[in-house]
Amino acid sequence: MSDKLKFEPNEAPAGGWGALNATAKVLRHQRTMVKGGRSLLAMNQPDGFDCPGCAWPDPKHTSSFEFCENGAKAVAWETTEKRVTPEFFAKWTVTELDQQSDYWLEDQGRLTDPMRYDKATDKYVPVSWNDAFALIGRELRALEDPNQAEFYASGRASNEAAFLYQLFARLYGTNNLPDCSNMCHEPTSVGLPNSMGLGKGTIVLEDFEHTDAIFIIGQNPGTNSPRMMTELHNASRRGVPIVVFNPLKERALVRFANPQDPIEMATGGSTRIASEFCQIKVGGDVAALKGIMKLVIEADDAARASGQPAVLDWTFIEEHTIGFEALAEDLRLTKWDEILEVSGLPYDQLVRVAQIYMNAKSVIACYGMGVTQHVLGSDNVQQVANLLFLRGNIGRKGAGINPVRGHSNVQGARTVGVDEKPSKALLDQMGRIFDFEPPREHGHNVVHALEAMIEGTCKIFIGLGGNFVAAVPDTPRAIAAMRKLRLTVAITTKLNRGHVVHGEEALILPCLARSEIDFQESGPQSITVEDSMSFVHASGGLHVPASENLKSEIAIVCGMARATLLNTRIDWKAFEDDYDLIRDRIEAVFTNIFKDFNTRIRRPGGFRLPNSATDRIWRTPSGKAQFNVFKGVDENPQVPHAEMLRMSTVRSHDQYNTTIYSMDDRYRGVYGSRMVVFMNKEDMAARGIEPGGPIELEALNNDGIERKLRNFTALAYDIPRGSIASYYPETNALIAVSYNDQKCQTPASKSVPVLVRAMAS
Ligand SMILES: Nc1nc2c(c(=O)[nH]1)N[C@H]1C(S)=C(S)[C@@H](COP(=O)(O)OP(=O)(O)OC[C@H]3O[C@@H](n4cnc5c(=O)[nH]c(N)nc54)[C@H](O)[C@@H]3O)O[C@H]1N2
Ligand SMILES: Nc1nc2c(c(=O)[nH]1)N[C@H]1C(S)=C(S)[C@@H](COP(=O)(O)OP(=O)(O)OC[C@H]3O[C@@H](n4cnc5c(=O)[nH]c(N)nc54)[C@H](O)[C@@H]3O)O[C@H]1N2
Ligand SMILES: [Mo]
Repeated sequence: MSDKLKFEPNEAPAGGWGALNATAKVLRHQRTMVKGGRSLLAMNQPDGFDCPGCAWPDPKHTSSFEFCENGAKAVAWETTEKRVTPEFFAKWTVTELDQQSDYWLEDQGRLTDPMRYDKATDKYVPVSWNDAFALIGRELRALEDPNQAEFYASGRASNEAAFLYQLFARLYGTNNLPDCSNMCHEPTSVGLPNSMGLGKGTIVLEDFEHTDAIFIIGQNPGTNSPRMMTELHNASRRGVPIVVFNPLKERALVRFANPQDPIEMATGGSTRIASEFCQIKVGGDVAALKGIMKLVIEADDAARASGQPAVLDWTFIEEHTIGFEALAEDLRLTKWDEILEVSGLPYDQLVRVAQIYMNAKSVIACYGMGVTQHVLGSDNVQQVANLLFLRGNIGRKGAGINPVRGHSNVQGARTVGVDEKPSKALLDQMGRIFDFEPPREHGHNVVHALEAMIEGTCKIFIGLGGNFVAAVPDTPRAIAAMRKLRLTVAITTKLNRGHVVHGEEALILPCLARSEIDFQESGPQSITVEDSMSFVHASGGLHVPASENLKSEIAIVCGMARATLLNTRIDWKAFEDDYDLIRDRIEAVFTNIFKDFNTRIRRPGGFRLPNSATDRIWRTPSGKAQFNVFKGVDENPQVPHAEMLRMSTVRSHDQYNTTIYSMDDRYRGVYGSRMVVFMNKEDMAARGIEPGGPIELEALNNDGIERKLRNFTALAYDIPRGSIASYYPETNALIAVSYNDQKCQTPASKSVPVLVRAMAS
């Protein structure tokens, strides 16, 4: 075991004083005690700013401060007093910066000035905003084909910035709008429309108060959407059964002490969360869901045969769905030995879970990356919908589907048009409102963009937020591909890998963060965001910006557009001066859903976008909700190798995607290093690996490219045999670009086939 690494599994509940202590520590580390503290009080309040941490909605009827450890970390890292100035860049060559860790890069603080890469000195040097925009305009205009440019977006950008960004890309002539949701909830956007005519969740926060059972599948709310714990804590207190499917016994899903609860805080008490913890094998969810549905259908057969009340909601099935017969037939034929083998769950447990499902009048099913990031991720998502349809658990109080989104505005960016596969209707409307002929050919998603870079057909990469090169699969190939580009542009707040891995020409364009005052010609501006439950609300910053030389994302997009589209009739300057004008245009394009946008956004709490499935309106070709049959029980192709293990790449408690807050993962008991692999003891023994011993990982792919990582440490952990877990992005090098969801190319980061070997220590 490396000197720095400590492994001390603990059984303590999540949350509680540990969470408060961790918050104080991060505020101190970022030297933002006062400002960070003040920010926390203004976060998610009607007149404050939206937490940049996650997309979980805010309770409507509280005005009190809702504590969230990881929201606090996100804000502390944004409001940090540390700065990355031109003097900083003068000290370091880019080659030297590239030697530093991801943690170190982001920890240097906020970017203060626009910078341009200078080949002669291998350093970033200051550049004026105008020169930076002019360079982008020149380079974009010089491309033979607009499809040689990629316009990437990460889900932090506001609706207004995202809307203008996609407009800019399409006016320029491409639909190449890869975005972070291509690596995240794309299987939701692709799978659910087929099931229910809408690619979003159907519940609102209040549904948790009326539900009778909650399923949490492949999601780690204690770390990734901590405010959801308030709902789970309250539900558990009400005696609501909570069923969890997760290969790892995540602490917060076992027991949680709510920092909001004075009694628990004073007495050191805590509340159990999962009433049934299904420690499933990686990639076993379809098998488990099919097993549960099989039991429910059999129970209905039996009940009806003996004259008992039906178990299924036949009124719902007959009135609202199609495809039930095919589903039932497939489930009847699905064999128990396969279900049990692939899920790794005992039969008795599946019987108990089916019972919980059948006893509950209303059920909410929440899911995250453990469901989406598989080769058949989109199909996996549809099985969650199937389960809910069986008893009419959609579009009624206390029931529904809840895909828990990642980035705080990833859902909104999609709603306002960041979509590489735009519908004809969207393009027609965009063309009509802005008087141009949009490109019709579908553009690149993240995997297609990466492939184009690797092949050399892509020349320019622009990133509106995010950290593409670190977030995508196949790290070494992604890095090499990025370096071949003609121009890379990073519109960001903090230094990251995407700045030190760059094209021949490179720009860093630093932008305002959400917690900062955005002052334009017409006065202070607010932006809008959409949360996981389709609520759109305004967000306005309160801090003095990190530097006088920052621009808002909107101003940057307008600057790039003006410098690129020389004949444009669009008044980009007017948009930049007054964001109300952008919202008017969003309303003009999306007439129905954003009606009276500027008026409604000024109401505290904003408004909810129409959600057809909540109203039991099914915008599918048949006009009905669709049961989708999943053939077999394998979410991932079989790999013919007896030694193969399925590796799931997950987040630690101290990271925000590629932003690493520290080397610790308190809830899993790992301190000081992230180069670890969680393994079952018996899998270790079978390979002659000592606990804490050094290991080598090798990906099993069929593209002939060797992908290996060495010097990781094996930790003996409570995880099913055959499954292992490691951290993202450290193990992204093992994921082939081509290893992804067949329907939407979301990298299958939760089911990577690998071999693990002991190394000589
Ligand atoms: N603090 C913090 N908050 C975040 C983020 C962050 O990095 N840090 N990221 C944001 C983003 S962009 C997103 S998308 C969300 C991500 O939030 P989550 O969806 O919670 O993401 P992960 O941590 O990747 O993994 C989720 C869980 O799936 C489990 N799992 C792994 N494989 C499987 C499987 O095959 N089946 C099942 N049932 N479970 C499995 C893992 O053990 C883990 O507990 O969080 C958002 N919020
Ligand atoms: N193996 C593996 N890979 C994964 C995943 C996984 O679970 N496993 N998860 C995938 C998922 S779900 C996602 S969403 C992607 C994440 O992919 P990205 O969204 O591309 O990555 P982030 O790490 O969230 O981006 C961090 C950077 O955003 C910039 N930033 C922060 N705030 C702002 C802001 O307000 N404005 C702007 N313009 N920039 C800002 C900062 O400079 C910071 O360095 O990664 C994916 N990759
Ligand atoms: Mo995400």
